[in-house]
Amino acid sequence: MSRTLIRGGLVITAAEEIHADVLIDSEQVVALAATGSTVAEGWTADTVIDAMGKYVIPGGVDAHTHMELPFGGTAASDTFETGSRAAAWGGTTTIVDFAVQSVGESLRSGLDTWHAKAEGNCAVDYAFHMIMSDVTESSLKEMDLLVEEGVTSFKLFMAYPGVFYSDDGKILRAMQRGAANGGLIMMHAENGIAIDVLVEQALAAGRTDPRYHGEVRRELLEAEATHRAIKLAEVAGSPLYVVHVSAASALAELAQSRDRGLNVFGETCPQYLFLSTDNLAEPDFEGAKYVCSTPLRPKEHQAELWKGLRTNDLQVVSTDHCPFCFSGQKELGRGDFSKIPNGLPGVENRMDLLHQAVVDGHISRRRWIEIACATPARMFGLYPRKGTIAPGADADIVIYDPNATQVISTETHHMNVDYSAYEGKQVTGKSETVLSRGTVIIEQDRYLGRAGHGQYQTRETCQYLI
Ligand code: DUC
Ligand code: ZN
Ligand code: ZN
Repeated sequence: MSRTLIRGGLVITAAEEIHADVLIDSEQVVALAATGSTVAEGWTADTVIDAMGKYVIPGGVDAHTHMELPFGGTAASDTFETGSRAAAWGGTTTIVDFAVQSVGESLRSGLDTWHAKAEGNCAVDYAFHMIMSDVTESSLKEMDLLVEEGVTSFKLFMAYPGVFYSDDGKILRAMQRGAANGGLIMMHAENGIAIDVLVEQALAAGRTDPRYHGEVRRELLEAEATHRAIKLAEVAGSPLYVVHVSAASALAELAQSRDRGLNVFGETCPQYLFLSTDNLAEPDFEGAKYVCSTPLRPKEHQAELWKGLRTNDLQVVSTDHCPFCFSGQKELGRGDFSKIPNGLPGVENRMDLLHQAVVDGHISRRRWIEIACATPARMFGLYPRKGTIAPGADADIVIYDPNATQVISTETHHMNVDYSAYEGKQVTGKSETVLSRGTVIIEQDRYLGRAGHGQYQTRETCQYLI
């Protein structure tokens, strides 16, 4: 059993910031003590990491990724191997990906397929949510079994009719089941039936460019669906987690329901905080790089999302990492925006972009750790194993250099995708050393990890309810 000691850094968790040494035995943190204290001075270890002048933070928890997701006749370009390795480079040591139940399939069969994709391939630890595309008597019963075995959250779609879509009755049934078995319902809240009408009308009128993807997926239709999802959850007596919130008016629905004391939670993503419809409108089909759903919104929404993150009306920032190469994948939608596969890369960039938000004064350092590590871990039943640095927690730790500068670029990123959504953006801060369960997997710009180091994580039910 080897011992590792991280000396002299500023340990930042959601709760506090302290100059402390961190002692790791094998895969777990065993103790913290103030730097220079007699306790810390007495510690010995096989490996000592000097973190003087650096932050010592919990590894990031990205609760929304789609490695290898089949979508629109193609598949997300990151495999579990390439995507989880890119996550490690970016200081994220746990991903929660989405297993998919296709229509006509059991939850079990969908989950087995995703286990087979991930097992033995991940650089960092991973867990699964379950996408329910077919709410039936038997899949409702299966929810109970999945919750018992540690798949404790279920994503439903009010969008994508004919693929993932569930109607209100199906949604209500799944919520009722979740209320009874502890499963958390995650909602893609956009009125897909109405959006499909607008898509058809836009294409018929010759409006085929990527920017129309943003125009037909109207803000009102995100707000309406968010409102409806909240009411259905209230009727069912279940908590609700709304994924990838991009519209200020949808956020207002969440805020109102939270003011009423409901267990309603919201997630946003870096693309909604840093990008806008200006990107979708880039000429020469470049806008296709920014096609995702919910869509990017006009710049004015960003300030509202930042405010929501500060006031805890939004609790989590995940990536919705779902990369498609520009060449050969995004290009499927030349001449028809509705054929552009939906999704953006970002699993490698999230921790740095959010640190930039600290530098820019949008959020505090502790809030950075809270929204990127601690709360996603608590929301999805991984805390305190993940999301914090404390005795007994897994030693998923990042030595973060807050003064390093880097330019985000496809030239240097490790995601398996031929463009960066943040190309040329300079950010301050960089993961220097990354430990996953006590093993150094990134050190000074070298990858030391391996496919298969990452282990599947079973999860408790939501630990964030009020
Ligand atoms: N949104 C995306 O952008 N991609 C995949 C699925 C989704 O809901
Ligand atoms: Zn979605
Ligand atoms: Zn998603």
